[in-house]
Amino acid sequence: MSDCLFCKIVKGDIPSTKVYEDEWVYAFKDIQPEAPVHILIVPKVHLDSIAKASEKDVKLLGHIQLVAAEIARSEGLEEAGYRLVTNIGEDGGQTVQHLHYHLLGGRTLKWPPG
Ligand code: IU
Repeated sequence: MSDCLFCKIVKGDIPSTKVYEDEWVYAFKDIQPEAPVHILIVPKVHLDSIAKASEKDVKLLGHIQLVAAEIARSEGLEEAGYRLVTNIGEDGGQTVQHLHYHLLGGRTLKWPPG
């Protein structure tokens, strides 16, 4: 999607602090971190949100979660724990319409979220 912010970040048209990249996903530091570690993991293909995913995306979605666990490990979060969350739609708090998972850690996170 040509006017999608995260598509532009994936392509390198908008700068970001890259944490991880492979054939399917790109991960970068959130510009407004809500925790000492706050990384966004996005698929390289455009998908509005998990609500728009289908059976054909199962492998990609599984891959994203494994990548998240790998990044968490490399950030030293595995022992203390962390959160992996994706916001969907307006009530879910989604502000960027390109599927992304927030990886948050480095402090004790509250539950339930606001
Ligand atoms: P949300 O789940 O759609 O609300 O998350 C969008 C995130 O994207 C949010 O945490 C922003 O701080 C973050 N972000 C970013 O990292 N870089 C940007 O240029 C913009 C938003 I706009």
